[in-house]
Amino acid sequence: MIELFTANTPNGKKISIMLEEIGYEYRVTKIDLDKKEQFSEKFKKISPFSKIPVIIDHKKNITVFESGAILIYLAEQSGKFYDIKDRLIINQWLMAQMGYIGPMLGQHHQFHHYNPGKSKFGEDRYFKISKRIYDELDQRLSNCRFLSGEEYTIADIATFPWIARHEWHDIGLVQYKNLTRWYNEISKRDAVIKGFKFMKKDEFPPKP
Ligand SMILES: N[C@@H](CCC(=O)N[C@@H](CS)C(=O)NCC(=O)O)C(=O)O
Repeated sequence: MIELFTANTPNGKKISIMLEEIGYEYRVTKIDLDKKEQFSEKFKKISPFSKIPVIIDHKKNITVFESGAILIYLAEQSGKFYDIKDRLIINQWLMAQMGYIGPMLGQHHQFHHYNPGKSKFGEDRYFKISKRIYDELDQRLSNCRFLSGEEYTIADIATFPWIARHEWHDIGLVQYKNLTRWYNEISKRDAVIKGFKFMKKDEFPPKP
């Protein structure tokens, strides 16, 4: 049994989607970020940076923090979505999500969605970077079906919940034909639908 410590955010959804995709039994322990539960001494013991998501694999007594590391762990355990022959390319797209796509879109959420009007510089900077990310992903997806090639992998699972915030981005996902095609295809997967609404029964990936 896997215990998933999480909240209803893109980083949280990566792991619920993955757990649904590999069909593992799991239970969710909610960490209420508004109530600052991430800073409790108990949670800090398993999450040194006080961030969700974290998993405990109770069968093996293993704890993993950082969503990219969790995806790799679950992929290695299950033998799914991380084919050994494609690992170099999957790692690159996964690391790009972890180090660039997620953090930059996250800043865009902060300036554009949560705090508009507070910093023109911040709003302009992250809006421009986010558009650039849409362009770059669209370009990549003009050459292949999924981010790391023809197979759906943990790189797609990591990136999808961030693009699923497209309404907050105000960029106009539909204008990016290849990214929209990728987004629509992943949105239809049963495991993605289940993993997406793991905390809110009526929550679906928003249409482009
Ligand atoms: N690089 C981390 C980022 C995780 C992260 O930023 N989690 C946010 C929610 S999406 C969080 O826990 N924020 C609480 C805080 O920083 O206090 C990962 O991918 O796991």
